[in-house]
Amino acid sequence: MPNEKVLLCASLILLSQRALSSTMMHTKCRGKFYPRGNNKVIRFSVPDEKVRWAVPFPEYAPVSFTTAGILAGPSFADPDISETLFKPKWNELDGNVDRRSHEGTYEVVDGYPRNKHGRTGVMGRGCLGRWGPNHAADPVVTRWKIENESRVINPVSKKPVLQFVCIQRKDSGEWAIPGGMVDPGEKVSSTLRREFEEEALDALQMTAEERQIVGQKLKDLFEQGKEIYAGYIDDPRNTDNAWMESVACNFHDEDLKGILHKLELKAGDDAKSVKWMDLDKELELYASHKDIVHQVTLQHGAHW
Ligand code: RP5
Repeated sequence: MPNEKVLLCASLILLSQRALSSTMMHTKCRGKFYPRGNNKVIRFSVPDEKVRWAVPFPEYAPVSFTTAGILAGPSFADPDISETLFKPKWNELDGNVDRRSHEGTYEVVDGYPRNKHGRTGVMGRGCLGRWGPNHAADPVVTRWKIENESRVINPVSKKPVLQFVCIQRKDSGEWAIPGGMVDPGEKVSSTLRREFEEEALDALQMTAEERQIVGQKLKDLFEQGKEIYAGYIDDPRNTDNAWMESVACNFHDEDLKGILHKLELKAGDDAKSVKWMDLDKELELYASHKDIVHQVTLQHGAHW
């Protein structure tokens, strides 16, 4: 295929992902209970047709909730908006803290940033540290499923099966991409690699020497990442004033005998378990991670 056509296809895929992100109707952050509230924090029920702020909903009276842990003021969290010394630069890079959204400008109403994807039934920050966008990065590490040294073909779709490194979260027990928060001032490329090493390889328990050996092995793979998604995540922790956004990149090893077929996975940090998971539309994953891994299968022409 001529280069212009490849470029056109790539731009169309990227445009459709952005469109997907900005029109996404959030559902996982409209469950009955807000997480980490001991099932005592009940979200105000928001029907699909009342999610958008533009639709009048005069009876909307969400509870305000921010966990005690966040109110205690850990280093990764903002102060309360009522604190007079707190002067955030909304929609800007505010010192080391990135308050910009991947999805353009968000509104600030009565001093509070407003979730662009609409009502969630809870105000405040819940258990999220930042007002407005809380930035994460998600590494989707993939290989082909092999048996007898060849790729496994799904009998129904007739397409090869892709596998990705999937962790089980300690907080909710759900399976997820091994992503994590971008530290202030940290490059997303560093977060992607750090989170993968910490959660899927238990790098925090390695000696400096072991870490260096693993780092060397993964160097080539992590230098060839492809951005799959950048935008809002339908995370159960989202509120009307604080929400998750992420940049997801795919790191794929095409080699059927390559590094990803030799790597020893070991759950660490926020992960209680880790495994290679076959990609298939029946998968249930945390937040909107299923949409992200679906994009990866499309890019590789893999089974879904
Ligand atoms: C999700 O939460 C992101 O997509 C990312 O996977 C994760 C980051 O939060 P922690 O795992 O650090 O809690 O919204």
